[in-house]
Amino acid sequence: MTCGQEIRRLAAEKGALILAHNYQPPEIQDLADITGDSLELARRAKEAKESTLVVCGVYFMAETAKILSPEKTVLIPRPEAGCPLADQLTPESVRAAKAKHPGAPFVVYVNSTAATKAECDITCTSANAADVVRALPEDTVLFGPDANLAAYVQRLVPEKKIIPVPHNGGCPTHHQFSVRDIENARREYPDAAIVCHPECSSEVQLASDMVGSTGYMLRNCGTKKEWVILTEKGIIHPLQKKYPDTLFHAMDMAVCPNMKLITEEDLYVTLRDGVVPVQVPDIIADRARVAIERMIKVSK
Ligand code: CIZ
Repeated sequence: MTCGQEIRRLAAEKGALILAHNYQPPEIQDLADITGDSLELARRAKEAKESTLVVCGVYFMAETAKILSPEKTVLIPRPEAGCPLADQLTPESVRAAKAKHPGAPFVVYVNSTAATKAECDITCTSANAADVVRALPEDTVLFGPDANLAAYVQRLVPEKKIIPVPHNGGCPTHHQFSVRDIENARREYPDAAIVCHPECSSEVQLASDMVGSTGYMLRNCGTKKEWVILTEKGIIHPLQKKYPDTLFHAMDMAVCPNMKLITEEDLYVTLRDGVVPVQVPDIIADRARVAIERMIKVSK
């Protein structure tokens, strides 16, 4: 049996559901029962009938699954797969921002730690950030940790005031893209349309033809025959599967090292040995769950 076949055999034997993020390596996505963005993975983790969930992604995604399904065993093959963006917003800085802007709700991007989510009013993903902000009754909203996503939401929801916390938070992978990259891509691929992720800088967003989450890209890249994709390269795999006759170009540097840690061997060992179980203390999970479930309720 190949390693992949062993993984599927063990998953069936142990009654485990494998969830993989759109940025995972292609071979991991192909072994998963469910692939998707954070919103999709959170929804499916909540609804899952299986007693064990294996989350192939970065740590906050496994924490989110555990918070939504505290009765289930949630495993992550490489718990050290962190998110540098998540580390840019601490519970203390959320409390300080709320003290400075009394009455303003804090919308926290799911790319944040459970402890930080516990201090916030509602979570969002890049797929639903504008809908979440629109659903709030308040006119002034604190938003973090991604300042580029905050600026994107501000453009879509101009009637509200969005205050980014911190003012310069961002994802190192998406920060690498520049307007120069777009100009070069337009020269190299004159027939291609350019779509970027809202974690890219505002300048890159404004220079692109479309802006959206990975879920948005998967829904909308059927409209043209050639694309330049400005987000983590892992998304090319599900795009190519969904649109086999379309040409997709990724940028060479678009690799999140944390998203690429999990190997087939790691997944095999995780299923065989039941490691590494994710734990979130109840005192944090109970408060973070309120913020995540509030998001799921307002998401279309
Ligand atoms: O929302 C997510 O899962 C992330 C991190 C990106 C995306 O657009 O899918």
